[in-house]
Amino acid sequence: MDCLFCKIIAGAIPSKKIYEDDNILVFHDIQPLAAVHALIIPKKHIASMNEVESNDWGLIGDIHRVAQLIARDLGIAESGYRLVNNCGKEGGQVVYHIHYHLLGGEQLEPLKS
Ligand code: IU
Repeated sequence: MDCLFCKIIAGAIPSKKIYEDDNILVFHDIQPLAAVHALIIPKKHIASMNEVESNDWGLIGDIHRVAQLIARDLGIAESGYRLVNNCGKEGGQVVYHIHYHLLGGEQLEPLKS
């Protein structure tokens, strides 16, 4: 198992867990880029957005459902937050297990100024 996030899912690498169900894990990013920085990942290994298959879209939708839930639980729903997927090299993806960054808890900069 080469995938870092698969190791986190398996418990082989520790993480600060926020939420878990049968299909999804949420944990605090190890190098937070905002006051709140959670990573939402499917337990199924999908390398990136490019590898999402037709039967995975329900799972991707569920990640959004969990993002909404976690934003509420972490108290950032009303103030606002950003949900980001980086895909591929030029998208800034470093870990090739699809994940969504949930960022908030402070005023975020525009994506491009
Ligand atoms: P990216 O979208 O692939 O660039 O994001 C990967 C994220 O995974 C990045 O924000 C890292 O700080 C984070 N991360 C982590 O939370 N735990 C780890 O052990 C490693 C990376 I390596």
